[in-house]
Amino acid sequence: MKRAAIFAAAIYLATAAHVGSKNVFFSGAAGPYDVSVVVRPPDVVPGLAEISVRVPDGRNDVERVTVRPVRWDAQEGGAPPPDPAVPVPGDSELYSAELWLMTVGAYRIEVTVDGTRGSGTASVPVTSVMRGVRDLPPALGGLLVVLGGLLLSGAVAIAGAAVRESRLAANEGVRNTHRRRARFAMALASGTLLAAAYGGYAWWNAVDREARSGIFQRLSVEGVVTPAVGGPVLEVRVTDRSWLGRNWSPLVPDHGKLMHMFVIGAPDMRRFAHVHPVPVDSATFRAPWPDLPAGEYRIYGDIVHESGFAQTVVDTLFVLDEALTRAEPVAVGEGDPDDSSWRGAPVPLTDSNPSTPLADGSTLVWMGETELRVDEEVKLTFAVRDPVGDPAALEPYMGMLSHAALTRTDGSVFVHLHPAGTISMGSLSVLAPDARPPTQAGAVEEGMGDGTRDLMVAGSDDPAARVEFPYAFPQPGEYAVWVQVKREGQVLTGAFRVKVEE
Ligand SMILES: [Cu+2]
Repeated sequence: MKRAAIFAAAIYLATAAHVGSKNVFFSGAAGPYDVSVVVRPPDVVPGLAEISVRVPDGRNDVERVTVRPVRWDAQEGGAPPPDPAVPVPGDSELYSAELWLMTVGAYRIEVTVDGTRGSGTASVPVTSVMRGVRDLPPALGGLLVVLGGLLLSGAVAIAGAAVRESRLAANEGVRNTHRRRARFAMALASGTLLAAAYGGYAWWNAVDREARSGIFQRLSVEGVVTPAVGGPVLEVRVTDRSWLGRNWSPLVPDHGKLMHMFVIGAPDMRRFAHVHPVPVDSATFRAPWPDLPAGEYRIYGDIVHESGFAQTVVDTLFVLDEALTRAEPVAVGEGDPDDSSWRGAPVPLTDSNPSTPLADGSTLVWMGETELRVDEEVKLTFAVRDPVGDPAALEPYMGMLSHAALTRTDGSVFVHLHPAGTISMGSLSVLAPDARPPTQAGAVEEGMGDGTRDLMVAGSDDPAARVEFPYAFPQPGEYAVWVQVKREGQVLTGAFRVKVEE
């Protein structure tokens, strides 16, 4: 039991993009079909990834669903043929499949739906990493040692018997010379076999070491807030030696930024910012410190490598008063125009009608489930109402209708969500450059027409502007969820406190 707990802890610590949340949730379109896809990557590579594909309203016209893993560097024809996803009995919209991920690195999972409406493909980026090494159960180890001992002593006994008795003529007795020779042969056999066993032991350890060294370790960074001319500055330095070596490919922008950094006030969850540090040299990123007080902060920086591999770098900051007061306030217009910050108290879902006011007088309403369970797929749904109570018109914020960040209050889980799911848009643009942005899920890169139409829930009792994020909480406990939307050029943030039951 304890062993299992340790193993699980190791897995939570070593998850690539996002922190402590390895499953990939995608909501988008495969040609004419809406699909939502969940990829559960294996902990050990090579390993089997479990994939489930839901095609809502596809009951009558879907003929076939296939999935295929394509490695980031696969040449034309280099990927395996697609595997069929089989319908799940009892749920006519759900298909499931298992795929081998053979190596670590960035993959895209191609999900193809064929049916009477034609055929279409969605690409879901997945980062394949080693999250741990399975330990040998002690009982099995003990059994193998006993069996191995029996085998070796048997081999020694055979060698001895062969030398002692195999060349005796009929009726000839065993003499002392035979016994001496036999003892010598047995000693020789023991030495040889023990040397071979030691060789096996060394080989086993070498393989084990190699496997353990392949366990993913996120890039280590160090954040610091310092006073500077023009205002305090958040500096993020990559301290990982592998950064300057050849282990990582360069970064590519996601939503036009090389790093999306979330700054979360710990442990109170009452301070939050979304900033975009820019590189100032090969290992340092810098952004103006947002309008937040001194205190303890956790920082989470999402980055995407040229290979499509996405990861989140993590550090804890202690911001001192001196760092903030010694400098002048940041001049308006400095830093990235998409930077935003928030202070307040996350609203608990135990409120009868959980909602929170936004800075411009509009309201963010929690529309989805309020009773949340571990590993249960949910759509975190929010409505935005203008000050009068009507559905508010939203503008795209960095290409998406909304961004959400959620964290377990102890910091063991952090996820950056979009209506399209947990996937990194940067990875998607690298791995599937031709893929259409998932319009149904709220990306508005194709112009406001599509996006705003999808926002309205026509004919519903509650025609509020809504945003939805597919997700499943990986651990029980307390979480904070921040939702960001944009109205009339202003980024608005609202927050909820969520309890997830076992
Ligand atoms: Cu974002």
